Amino acid sequence: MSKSFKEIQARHPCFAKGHGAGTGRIHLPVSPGCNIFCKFCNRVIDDKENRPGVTSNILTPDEAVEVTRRALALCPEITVAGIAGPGDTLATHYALETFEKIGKEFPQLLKCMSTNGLLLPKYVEEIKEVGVDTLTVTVNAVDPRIQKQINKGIVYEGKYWDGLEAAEILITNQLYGIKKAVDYGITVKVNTVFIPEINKDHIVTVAKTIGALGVKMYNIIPLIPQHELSWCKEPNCMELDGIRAEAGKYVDVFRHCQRCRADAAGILGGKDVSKQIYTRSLQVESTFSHG
Ligand code: CLF
Ligand code: SF4
Repeated sequence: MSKSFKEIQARHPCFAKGHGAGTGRIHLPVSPGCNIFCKFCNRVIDDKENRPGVTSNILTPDEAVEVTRRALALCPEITVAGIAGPGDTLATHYALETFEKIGKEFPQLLKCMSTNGLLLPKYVEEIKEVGVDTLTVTVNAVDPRIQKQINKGIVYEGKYWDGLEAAEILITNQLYGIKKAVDYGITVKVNTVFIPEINKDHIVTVAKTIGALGVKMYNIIPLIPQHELSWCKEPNCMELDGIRAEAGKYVDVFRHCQRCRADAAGILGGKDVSKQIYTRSLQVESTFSHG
């Protein structure tokens, strides 16, 4: 049965008003591949940087269960098991398998999934079936002309698409998938990477669109300038506050995002147990995750 938004707000640090009452999350990096090509996504191997998507160790679903057990022993405040990469959670089947196992072993944890949304219409029933409580979809634009400046292309139904066509497919699937997820009773959050040079004047339109679809929370994440968008600048606090205030007229805005790595573990902005539970020996391609 779907949990009420009130219950989720009390137990989920990324849906809470304020700092989330000291609750924590563990991210399980089980999803290696991606099916789209965001221009800001730097697929590098690194275990030093502290930014979204960067993770040094891909887990199997069984390993994810063991890691969760260790994390809960070290940090009983953890209330959420999240999967946010390092690739897309629907590009491979590992995330859904992991949630199934986590649900059986740790029924007390909220299950939180993050995706770029390309395959959401196809998998939303399965997402519901494995008991995902909260879903985040990263929507950087709802206008294909803007989206194509942020995303180079997609791999969809066995074919590579680029430009406007790719942007149209991605946006259509994201919005349709979000609508279906809301209809299924899943609590949905949308993330947008705020790129002042590209989507500054468009974010309010995104907020209006997703608010009308029944999205419960909106997270506007400042760009970390890198890869093909290294020419853009990171928005400053004033720009971020301004855009959050504007967007907040149409949907609740989350303001405490830590731009977590795909293998983050602990309390947001507090106790961090990731280094104790993840070994650093296996390094893989890393990406900007969706949080
Ligand atoms: Fe993780 Fe994301 Fe779930 Fe939270 S993070 S998958 S919704 S449990 Fe939270 Fe971290 Fe920001 Fe994400 S602070 S990057 S919004
Ligand atoms: Fe894929 Fe996420 Fe990187 Fe975009 S940011 S290319 S969705 S892994």
